Amino acid sequence: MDIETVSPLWDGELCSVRFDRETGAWFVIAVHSTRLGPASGGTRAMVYPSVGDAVADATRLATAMTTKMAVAGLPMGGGKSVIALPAPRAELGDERWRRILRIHAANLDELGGTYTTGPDIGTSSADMDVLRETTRFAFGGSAATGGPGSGAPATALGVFTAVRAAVAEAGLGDGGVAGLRLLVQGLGAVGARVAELAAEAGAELLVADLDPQRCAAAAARGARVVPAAEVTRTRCDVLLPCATGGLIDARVARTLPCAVVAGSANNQLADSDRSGHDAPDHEGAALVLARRGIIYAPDFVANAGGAVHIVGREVLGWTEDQVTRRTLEIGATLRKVFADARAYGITTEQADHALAARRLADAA
Ligand code: NAD
Ligand code: PPY
Repeated sequence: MDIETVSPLWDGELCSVRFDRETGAWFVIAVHSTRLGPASGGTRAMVYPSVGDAVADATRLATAMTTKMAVAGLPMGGGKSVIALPAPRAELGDERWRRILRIHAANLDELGGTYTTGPDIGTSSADMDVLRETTRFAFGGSAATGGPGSGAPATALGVFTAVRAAVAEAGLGDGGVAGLRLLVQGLGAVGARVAELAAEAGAELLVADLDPQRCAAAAARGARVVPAAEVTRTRCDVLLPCATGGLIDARVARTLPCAVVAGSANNQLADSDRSGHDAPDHEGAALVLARRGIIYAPDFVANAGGAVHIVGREVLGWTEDQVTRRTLEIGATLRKVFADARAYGITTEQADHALAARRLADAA
């Protein structure tokens, strides 16, 4: 994607782009909105097809963070960082990676707290520890250094809570998942934990990951492995996208063989108009899912547990128990979103946006 195509369509406050010749890495920080407070959101480090794609990802994800913070009732704005790596992390070597983190820390300092970050795909609590050696603006450091750790366990709890609420909305039971077939796509920090919670609750578990070792570990605990390319064609009650975003576009939505979609991945719907990057006048995936009676738990709501953990522990001084209580409230928020969608004949994503817009307007 060309950078010229992305930026004029974005309504965010700031997007900084920096290149480091020595490591070959591009650094993007997108601040979508600071209306509710300083912007916050994780740092994603991975290989992108082009710098334009990295900017598109950062701006789209930052926009989603604004909605997420607003709907979760957190006093923070939306932002996200993307580090476009010249090669996969495993091939970079520790010295190059350390230099990349040093530069990212300097970029965070440059923004002076307008934006704070934490772990996301490709970065860990240990990486936050390195950032914290030179900046105050990195959250989610490891317990060994006195930090609260990554938000992945809280995200998983929130996603599982969302699954239960969505299953009840779909009329598949009273909110329990026992006997239901759940397909988890992505067995990373979040997906693996959600899979555990689902198995403990008696679900029939299907899993898919590009990493055969992660699949083998889940299979050893009784899950059935599905080829990664087959997740949107495999019959299940609940599909849980817990890998990267963009799994479901309108075409995929037309044939998706499930009753519920509820997972952790950010921006699960590929062609949604919420990013401002796509034409808002075509029938997007959210509408196709709604027309087919498939219950979609908007990702901004379902995956907010990580933000609740990071912001709660680092900014608001909450205990673990308070974080857990707030994360479990994701169930009630989703029930309201479902009820609004039903009452007004709109998609669950539109209902969620309306909720965020009301909170942002109240703050203005
Ligand atoms: P992770 O990097 O630990 O795990 C991602 C997993 O997905 C990996 O095992 C990877 O091999 C797998 N994967 C990638 N592409 C795949 C594909 N096409 N098919 C099957 N598997 C694939 O990431 P994570 O922290 O578990 O986060 C997962 C998703 O949830 C991401 O989209 C992230 O942005 C989102 N999220 C995470 C948090 C958090 O607290 N970690 C919070 C909110 C949202
Ligand atoms: C996300 O939910 O996608 C996040 O990035 C969570 C988060 C929130 C605030 C700081 C770091 C990570």
